[in-house]
Amino acid sequence: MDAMEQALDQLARMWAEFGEALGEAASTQQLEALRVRFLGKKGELTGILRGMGALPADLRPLMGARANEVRTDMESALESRRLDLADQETRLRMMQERLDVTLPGCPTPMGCRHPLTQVIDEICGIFMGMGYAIAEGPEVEYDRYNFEMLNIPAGHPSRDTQDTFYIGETVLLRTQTSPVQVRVMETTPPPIRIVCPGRVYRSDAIDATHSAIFHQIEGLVVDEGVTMGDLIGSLRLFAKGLFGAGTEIRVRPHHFPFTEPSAEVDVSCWTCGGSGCRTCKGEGWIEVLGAGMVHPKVLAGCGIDSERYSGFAFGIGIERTAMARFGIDDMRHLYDNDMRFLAQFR
Ligand code: 2NL
Repeated sequence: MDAMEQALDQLARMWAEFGEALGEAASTQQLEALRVRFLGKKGELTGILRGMGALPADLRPLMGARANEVRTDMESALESRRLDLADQETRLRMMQERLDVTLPGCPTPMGCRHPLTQVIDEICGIFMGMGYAIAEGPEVEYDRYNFEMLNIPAGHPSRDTQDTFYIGETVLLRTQTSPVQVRVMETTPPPIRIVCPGRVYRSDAIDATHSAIFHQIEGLVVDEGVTMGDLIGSLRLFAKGLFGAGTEIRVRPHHFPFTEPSAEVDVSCWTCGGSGCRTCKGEGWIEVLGAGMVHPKVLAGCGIDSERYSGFAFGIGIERTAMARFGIDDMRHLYDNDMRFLAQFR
């Protein structure tokens, strides 16, 4: 066999091998490996072309033309097989990654605000609608702000260590949110219209209707010419907003050291409308807040001219309101964080 025959034979063997390997290639990745093996820089065809140097010069163009034909054939065979395989691979992936967009989704479990927070937000919302601003202050207070400036003198029973948590001689956990209002009166000239929601503390034995930590919203209005009529009208609007448009209020005389005159305020029962039922324990009325005209001594103590200005104030117990509103029979439910209870307020 002369050199030319030998070279052509080598080319033919390589072509046959290529054909076999092409048939076996099962992925575009294997196909690429095949291309490198035969047509790459160090591939088999390149090897053969390199070997051409051994041929007589007049035979080289013929051999070169043959080799180029083989290259073109290989390239087009590879390309057509690549298209087939790529098509197969796409179809396989589509099958594997198929998803049914008509299946129902996974619902995100929705939480809700704590019933106490719901009541606080609702009450604040009603007063904000009447032009009140929200004011907040420290839960750790001076006895001066919590008692003294509210006309609760030394020796008053509510100042007793039996009833109030003391942190030091003169520092305590606030027993009401009034000290926030005192701080506002001290620093802000009238007109003042604020509500003060927050946590308060009293050294109470815990039972179904008492907790040592509870919540309050107090309100304060100070301006020229503010009267008891303004107080009653404002509380009437508030009661209708919180308990329903048909609600009426009843004002009974009472005593607080920081207001004069003072009153307790009942709302007509939102369950029976006043005829008597389980919600109001047959009374027809439910006590929800205390109120009164700010004592002139309290105004003066905060640097407000009590001859020129007058004001009213009120305090609402959040726990009691929430319990009455939602029909909760034990205050401790509000602090237990039992999901069976809390999930009922969604
Ligand atoms: C109640 C009674 C009340 C006030 C709170 C108050 C605040 C200042 C001046 C005067 Cl700075 N008064 N607050 C007035 C009357 C009643 O709360 O039974 N709360 C649950």
